[in-house]
Amino acid sequence: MYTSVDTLIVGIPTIRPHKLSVTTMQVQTLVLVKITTEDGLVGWGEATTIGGLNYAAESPESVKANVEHYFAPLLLQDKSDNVAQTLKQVNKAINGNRFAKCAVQTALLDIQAQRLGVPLSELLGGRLRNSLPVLWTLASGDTDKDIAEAQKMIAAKRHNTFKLKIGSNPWQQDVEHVIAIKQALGKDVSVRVDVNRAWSEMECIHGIQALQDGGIDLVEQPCAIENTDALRRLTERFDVAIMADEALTGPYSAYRVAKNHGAHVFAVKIAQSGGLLEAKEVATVAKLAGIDLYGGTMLEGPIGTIASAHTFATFENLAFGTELFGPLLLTEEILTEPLQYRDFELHLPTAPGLGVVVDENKIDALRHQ
Ligand code: MUC
Ligand code: MG
Repeated sequence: MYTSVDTLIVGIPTIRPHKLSVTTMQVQTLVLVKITTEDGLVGWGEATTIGGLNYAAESPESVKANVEHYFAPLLLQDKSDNVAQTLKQVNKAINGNRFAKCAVQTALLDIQAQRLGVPLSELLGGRLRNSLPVLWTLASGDTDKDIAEAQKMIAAKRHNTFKLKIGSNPWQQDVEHVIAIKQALGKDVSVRVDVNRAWSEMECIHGIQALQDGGIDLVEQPCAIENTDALRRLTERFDVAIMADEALTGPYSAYRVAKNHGAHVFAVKIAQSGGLLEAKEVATVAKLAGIDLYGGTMLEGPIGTIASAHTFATFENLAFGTELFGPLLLTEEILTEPLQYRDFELHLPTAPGLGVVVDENKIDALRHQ
């Protein structure tokens, strides 16, 4: 019933350099998976990461190779039209590869939702909201440019909450940069930081204390991925919300962190979770443990972003909003109609499946492989 599985690597320059502790991005490399069926349906999924292997354990090239060599043969020989069974088979046959699994699952659920004539969110339990608050990440590396960028976003009613990427400078210098931005934007604008695991526990203690005193609302993944004990100690120590991001690699890791209340907030990401269904499981684990939720991104383009939005729209509680701004960081549009960002929110489509139309001519012009 599945007749083809294609994996496309598409490079799109960013609107400005995007500086994280692990890399500086000038281009985002999208990995798109397109699955077609015998009866003419087409499903799309995305497995984009950040900076090749700088951020996570799967690269665009590994996703493409693994989808082509391992996932595609499984799907092409699958004669059932039972998506749950197909996904079970994929998970049984393939170890790890969460990003690739997420892209394949997204495309299969896109097809299934189109077949049933419902938006993808309906397959995930149903939509509790039609739009999601979206923050903007300031990551130019320059304090004055960041302040000007934030003020422009507020005036345009695009974003009123900001996340700053820090961790590539000595902590004192980074904290100074953050506090200067917070002071310029004022008390009504929420400012958060993402350290992307750059600090030792001692640097965390000093840095987070200064950030808390400076009115920062949230500190994301300050310490090493594996050091979940330190994350728990920081959660116990500080009132400012401590969020687990890279430490969450699917439902089991979420359970291990939640068991000890090792974070105040979880950044749920569909790719890191290994799929939309697994992201829902991460959210349920958080709910049961009294941990708040935030809708995260791997800086995906519009396909991964809207798949995330369908998932996050079903979460009961989304106390810290989302960061689903990935498409706005790109200089090229790959949908025939761009995603709808207005009044500080991303508005979900109502058409069946993902509810977006991919501009395949545009993708052909941009693709590397
Ligand atoms: C991350 O670690 O959260 C999300 C937003 C952004 O600017 O970078 C990503 C990755
Ligand atoms: Mg993060």
